[in-house]
Amino acid sequence: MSDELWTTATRHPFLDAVRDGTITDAAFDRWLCQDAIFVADLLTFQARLLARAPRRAQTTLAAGCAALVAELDWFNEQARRRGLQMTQEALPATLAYRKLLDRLDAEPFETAVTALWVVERVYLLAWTHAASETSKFRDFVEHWTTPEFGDYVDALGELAVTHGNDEVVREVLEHEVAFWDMAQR
Ligand code: MP5
Repeated sequence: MSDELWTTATRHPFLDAVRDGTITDAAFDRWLCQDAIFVADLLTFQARLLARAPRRAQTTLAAGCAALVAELDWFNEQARRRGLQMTQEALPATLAYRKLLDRLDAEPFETAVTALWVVERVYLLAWTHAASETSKFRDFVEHWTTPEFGDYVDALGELAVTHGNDEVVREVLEHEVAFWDMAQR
């Protein structure tokens, strides 16, 4: 299906620049602040999804919600280390992504969880691509490339139904590309 879009979303120039150490602090910090806003939005989306999840999906989604709460603490710690104030307004790409998450509430559970799988799989592949021996962003690479995170993505993959949900997969991938674009602008 959208192989090319998967590649664009997971091998974006932002990630090349993180890997090569050529990313500017301004671009990285813009991404960091916007991603913290996105993760807060993702938590509220995922909590709503958990509320209507079938029994078999509850363990994975509940663990994911708890992981997102811990991740928000982790973002605050990263921001503190980098001397950032996390008071930025959401930029247009972040707001547009929030709109998609809100819209998914009206979609069948299978469609919404498929979207969530894409959201998470992109980060696994993207940060794997951004890994390098000498990266000063090792904390970030490690965060999204742990075996536990890979297991979580696989568990979401078990719940995802790609057949018939091509459109939502494409939409999520487009939002991911726009998110990296926003950071590098
Ligand atoms: C994720 C993220 C991964 N943090 N930001 C974007 C724009 N897409 C996907 O989600 P998580 O919950 O941080 O693993």
